[in-house]
Amino acid sequence: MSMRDNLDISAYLVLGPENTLGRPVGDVVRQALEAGFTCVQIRSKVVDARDLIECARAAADEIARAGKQESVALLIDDRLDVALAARDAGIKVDGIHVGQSDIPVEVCRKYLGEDAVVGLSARAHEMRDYIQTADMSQVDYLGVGPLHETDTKPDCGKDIDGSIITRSLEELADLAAISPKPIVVGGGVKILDIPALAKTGVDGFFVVSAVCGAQDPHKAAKDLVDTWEKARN
Ligand code: TZP
Ligand code: MG
Repeated sequence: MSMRDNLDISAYLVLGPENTLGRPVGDVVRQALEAGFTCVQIRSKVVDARDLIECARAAADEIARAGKQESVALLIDDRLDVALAARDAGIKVDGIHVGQSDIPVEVCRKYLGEDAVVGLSARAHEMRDYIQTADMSQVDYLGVGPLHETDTKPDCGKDIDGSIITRSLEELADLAAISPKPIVVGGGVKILDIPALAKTGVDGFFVVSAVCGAQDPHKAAKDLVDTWEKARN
């Protein structure tokens, strides 16, 4: 079975070396996996391709060590070149996450193959139109945000006038109801957001700082996962 069929975006960690307070990316990934995180994305806007490949290797090693190669997807943000180079180096990279100004989904699919996971963030204010009009057959899930303004990605949700548009819970419930693909929501997500977010019907949450910036990433990750699961059941 391919990772596309197994995809679980319910507790989704996004990270790069700039997010971990100096701790190795692999260490934070291990703690998140132990806590029950279900998906990992390597994302960095500051390090070069070689370092991104090494981050992917560290994350893949931890996923393998946890015995979760068939259940936890490892994705790369934005960089199709890095995803391909990592695979070429024997690293199990399951797919990619792109935005609407990045490499087109069809091109990612062409180079990564039919079994690859391809995630897409649509520009926030266009998401509803996008869901209703675009051909989403090549996309496996949608990233939506921000729930709150966030220093991790300061331009997320920025409108033409420079103001930040955040997503309301009502809007998220609406998107969850109309979307043919699973939706993961992030941007400033903290533990206190989780119960209400889970009730909107979206499929998961993604976080950078709530885990990577925590004193104790394992505890922070476990609290997030437990709270999500409790709110869902
Ligand atoms: N995409 C939309 S917001 C964001 C990304 C990668 C950053 C989320 O980081 P944080 O620290 O969880 O707010
Ligand atoms: Mg991008």
